[in-house]
Amino acid sequence: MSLRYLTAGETHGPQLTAIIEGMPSNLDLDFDALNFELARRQKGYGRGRRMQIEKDTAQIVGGVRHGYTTGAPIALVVENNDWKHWKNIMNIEPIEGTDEEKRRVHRPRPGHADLNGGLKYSHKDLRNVLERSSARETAIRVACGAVAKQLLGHFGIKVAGQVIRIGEIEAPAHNLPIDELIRVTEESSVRVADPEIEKRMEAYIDQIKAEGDSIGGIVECIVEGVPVGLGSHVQYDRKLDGRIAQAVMSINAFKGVEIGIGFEAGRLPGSQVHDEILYNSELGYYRASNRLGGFEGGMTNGMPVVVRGVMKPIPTLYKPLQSVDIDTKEPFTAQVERSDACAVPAASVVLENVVAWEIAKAFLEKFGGDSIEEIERNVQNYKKQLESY
Ligand code: EPS
Repeated sequence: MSLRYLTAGETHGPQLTAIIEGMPSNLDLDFDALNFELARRQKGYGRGRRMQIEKDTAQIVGGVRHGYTTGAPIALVVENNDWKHWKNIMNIEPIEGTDEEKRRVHRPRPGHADLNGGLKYSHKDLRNVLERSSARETAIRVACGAVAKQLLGHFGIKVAGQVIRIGEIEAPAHNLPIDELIRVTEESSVRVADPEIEKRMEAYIDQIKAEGDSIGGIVECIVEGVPVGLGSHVQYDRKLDGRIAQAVMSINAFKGVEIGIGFEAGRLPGSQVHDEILYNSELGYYRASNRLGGFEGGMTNGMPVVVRGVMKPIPTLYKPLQSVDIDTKEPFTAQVERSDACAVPAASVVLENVVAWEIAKAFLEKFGGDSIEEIERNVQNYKKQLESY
């Protein structure tokens, strides 16, 4: 059975919930590392007031005993502190009261799921759509990804993330060793390696916020230590780069994904795109460069996996755009909800955990076993196969 998870929960409901199925037994779970991942997602310059209310921690309510996974489904809960302010509005039972008390939403925000969801699910209260489509759901996806990251970490696979662009401000590439990249981006309010760029990005976000606007950007994830041969060329839905692309596009507000140099590959001649193959007895086969971001033929090639995603600006604007009231059909400026001016640094953490999940899933498909011990044996055997090739 392949690794999978489902999530449930609304942004202003009591909690977010996930069930992970297919994690092997005997993985030593570090609870602090799991919660650290959730805290990382909450940080970042440009976040709004909601993040001051929340202090995300994951409660594990199934599948773990005495610090180790048992092989049973892992059940995770992240509570919403903000729920206490929304108990009546989000009550699962019918409530007495006016529409105002229920905070009915009838003015859809351009760029959000509001109108499409209202039409599709036949809701006249668009809150029924926005509550679930909110990027709050990324908190529980990060919790799942954090478990996957720990599985990868057990096998020496490291995951890093960084912000590459916020609006007009681009962060130049630094090519730092992965541990250094993890350290310096962790210290940055906007998850960049360069303090000068950090200051410029902060000032830029301040300006955008003062204008009542929002801004998006580009984030990058790098995964090192991934063995050659995860994914497969033989079937469309086994191509791991394709699966990563789907997963990245499913992150709220993401509008594009690139592997390696991505869209640049359409501009350059082949000699400047493909990575030449080299060999030495210590490393085995490797590539002279990594423009293809660790993938050829839907399979990992042993080079670092490099994935970029672009996040559009958050649609909830203090300077609302033109929309149509679903009650009156009259033009109206869209309903203003509290929001973040920029959530790109947080999106970088989400990207890391979403990519980690897909790689962990492919890793278990390749080395599948019910326990960590069984997987370790399978990995060792594969290493021997590669060495003798
Ligand atoms: C979001 C709107 C804001 C964000 C939220 C995503 O929430 P609220 O409506 O409560 O102000 O803060 O992000 C989170 C809660 C989070 O944990 O990242 C939206 O509409 O997508």
